Amino acid sequence: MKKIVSLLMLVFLLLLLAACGGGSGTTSTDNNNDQETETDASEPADEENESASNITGEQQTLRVSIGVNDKHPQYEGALKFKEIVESKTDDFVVEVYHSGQVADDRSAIEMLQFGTLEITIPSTSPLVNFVKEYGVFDLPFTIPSGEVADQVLDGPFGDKMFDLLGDQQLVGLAWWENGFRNLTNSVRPVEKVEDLQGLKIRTMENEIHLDAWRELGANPTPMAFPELFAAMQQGTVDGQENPYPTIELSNFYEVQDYLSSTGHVYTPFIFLFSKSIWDELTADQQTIIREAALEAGQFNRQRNREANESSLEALKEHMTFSEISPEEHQRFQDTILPVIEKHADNIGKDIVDDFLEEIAKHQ
Ligand code: TK8
Repeated sequence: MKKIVSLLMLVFLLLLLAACGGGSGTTSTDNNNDQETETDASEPADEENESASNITGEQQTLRVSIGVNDKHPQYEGALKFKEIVESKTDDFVVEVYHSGQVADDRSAIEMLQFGTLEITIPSTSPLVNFVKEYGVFDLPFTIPSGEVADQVLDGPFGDKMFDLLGDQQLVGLAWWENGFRNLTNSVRPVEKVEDLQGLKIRTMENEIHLDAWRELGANPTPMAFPELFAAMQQGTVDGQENPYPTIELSNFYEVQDYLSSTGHVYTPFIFLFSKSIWDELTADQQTIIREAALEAGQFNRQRNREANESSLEALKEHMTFSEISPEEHQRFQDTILPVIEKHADNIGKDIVDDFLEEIAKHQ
């Protein structure tokens, strides 16, 4: 009798758990966001995309989610990817969703893990929340130029970083360029470390960035990119940091008065594919997609470098521009040194050494 009662209890408990959704298996704290963004992705988000379901007749839809808008060189690169893939095969229809319509960088990565989105091309920085080794790219003042970045990323080091993604249900196909990040704010010109005192700076969701700005005396807060414009407009934050094209093409100058050439870190974009979906493709299909991601990435880098110069010129017309002197750059670097030392262990000494050696080799 006792046995039957406890069996009934067990069945009852299981039913109760199922009803409460306790078996969903997700441990993420921003569960609600995930659910929201997943629903969004199943709805048409752009008139240019004729269908948002995964299979269109015989064709499979590859959805690409990016956070920046349709004026950005990243969007141009994504359209190039679409053009190349669709010219080489009838197997796929590529749909590009910009401005975080489907998801911000971090949520899009989660959707790839769940197999509810095929492609996203985020900054590497939010990836540290999934693969800590990616923090290597967030160490300030390491990569000196876009050209050196290309050599390091397109070589064995970049491949080794791709290898770390499999455990997280992700496949890395190509390195694109976000670029060198520069500070903007609405309070005062920033020319030296002391000018940062107390400024509320939005950062990406990344502990190294947060620690670095704290060390410099600012008051940083993490936030997803699609929320940033409104946060600056409403004064929730005083400033942010991004490459010149993003600052210009996202119209940040409308809500920010001061621009400083801090150039404190180079952020790659990484072309990510959902591993569960990737594993279902044929080898030929995989080759087409990989080659298209690489070729479109070359195009993206070139367009981004052109835009970097023209955007700076345009921004100077709207904002007060402070050129950071080499001496002051050195002071920024010296101030941040403890942060680098603190995080190097967590990232992995080998990865950090390997990264710095690769950079030195190509300099
Ligand atoms: C766009 C982001 C953005 C990044 C940021 O999705 O969040 O500041 O630089 O450009 O990847």
